[in-house]
Amino acid sequence: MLKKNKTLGEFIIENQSSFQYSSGELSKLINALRLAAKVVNHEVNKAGLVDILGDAGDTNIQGESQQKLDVLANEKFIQTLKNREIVCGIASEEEDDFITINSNDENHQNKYVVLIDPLDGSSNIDVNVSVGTIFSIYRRVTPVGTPVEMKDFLQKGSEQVAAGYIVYGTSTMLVYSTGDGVNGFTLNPALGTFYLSHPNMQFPEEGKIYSVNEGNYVHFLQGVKDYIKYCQKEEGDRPYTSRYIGSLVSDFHRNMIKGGIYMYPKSSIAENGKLRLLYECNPMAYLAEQANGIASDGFGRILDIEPTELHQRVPFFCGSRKMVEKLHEFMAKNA
Ligand code: AHM
Ligand code: MG
Repeated sequence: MLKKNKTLGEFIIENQSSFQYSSGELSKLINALRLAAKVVNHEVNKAGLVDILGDAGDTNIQGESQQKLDVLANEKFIQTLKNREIVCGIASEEEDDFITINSNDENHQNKYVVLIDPLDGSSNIDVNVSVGTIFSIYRRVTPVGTPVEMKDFLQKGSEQVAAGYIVYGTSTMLVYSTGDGVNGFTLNPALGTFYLSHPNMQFPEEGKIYSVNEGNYVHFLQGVKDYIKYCQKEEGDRPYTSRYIGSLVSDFHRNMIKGGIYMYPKSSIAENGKLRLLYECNPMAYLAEQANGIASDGFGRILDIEPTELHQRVPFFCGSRKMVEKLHEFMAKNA
């Protein structure tokens, strides 16, 4: 049983030896993400002052132009990873192409690539609702010492060596896994330190919350419609509660703690749904499985999907085991 009073820094050092490949490189990488998270947290917390300090596109008092927060978050994460020379490549939801990092030590000696959604749910910023950062880490498949290639990024989710998210909510939390369970750390803003607050996080086997944008209901497949009707039916422990923030990280986080299912199905207006396989679904699916949950595209495991392009979208269903299994029954019946 993990003790709760340790800092993220201490936790990373203590757990380094349990990583699959423990050269210290992955620890340094997670440390770099921790640092960038604190910087972005500071910026996100100031978002409400935008009317006073200026909106995106305006020029601030020092003559610098204000940036949109998602662009800023993207820059902060990329800059931190570049400066620390800790990865060989980065792919971001905010960038069309992947970025090759030229490490100074003996040309490209680093073996990890990071895929990141720097600020997910950013449409929520204007209204003071939680947003998040999602990250995913793989070992490169091309030889160390050569520039990264597309195939280093287009790996199946099951190949991830670590994944996590930061939720900028009522408290800021960093939640991640390196393949040995999921642990959550809460930022003490006064000290700028993350503390282990949620050791060994697990989805409850069964849940009572369903999270979906029901405004799209008419466009969903019959299997999804039937499952939603099942959630709403008065029978046994149902009807379930509907909760949808519209911020994947927050919806996932709540469901992991309380028990629930998150759904972003495909529809007649969005052929593959909305969420991106590499930046959103794979890392969340990895965390879900590490936390005893399930993540699927409605029929099969998300982590088994062979990616074909960086910005590929997939339908996404994720959460408490029994709820996702029930959804699968409805999907199979209508397939
Ligand atoms: P984004 O990457 O453009 O921020 O979009 C992803 C977000 C998720 O966080 C959220 O679950 C979903 O979009 C909400 O979409 P919708 O408004 O269509 O329900
Ligand atoms: Mg996103």
